[in-house]
Amino acid sequence: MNRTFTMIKPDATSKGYTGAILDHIIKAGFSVKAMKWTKLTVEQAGQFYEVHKERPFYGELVAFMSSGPIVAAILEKDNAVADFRKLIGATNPAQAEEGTIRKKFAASMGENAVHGSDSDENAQIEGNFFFAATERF
Ligand code: 3AN
Repeated sequence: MNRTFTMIKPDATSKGYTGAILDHIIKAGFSVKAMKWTKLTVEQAGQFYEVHKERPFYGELVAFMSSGPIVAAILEKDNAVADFRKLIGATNPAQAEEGTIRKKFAASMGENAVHGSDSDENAQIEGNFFFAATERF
């Protein structure tokens, strides 16, 4: 079994999609190992997305990700990182395949409903950013 990390982003939580997205994730075979409803400060969002610091959309991304509540979660499944990336679809929802979470729930490249880790190493780092050892089971 492998683990990945996800966030349901502020666009999706504010539109009331949280339950539907979680249902989609669980029906695809992922089990929840940690979960919280929280809101990032500008500083925390900046730190989380530090790898994108030099990208032109960094300021917009940090402002958006700290604009409202999110759901953060650690998920477990065989091949979790790759399978979850497949489940969420392309970064740009216009290019996301039919049946993917972003195709169904995302509005744009910036406001794209969900985050999914891009490697096992980043899944570990991102999970540690949100959860203490006593919050994962
Ligand atoms: P993904 O989330 O699919 O791994 P990344 O890692 O390229 O995509 O980008 C991280 C986040 O940055 C995306 N989820 C999206 O919210 C935002 N982002 C990426 N590209 C753009 C862009 N061209 N304009 C605005 N926001 C973007």
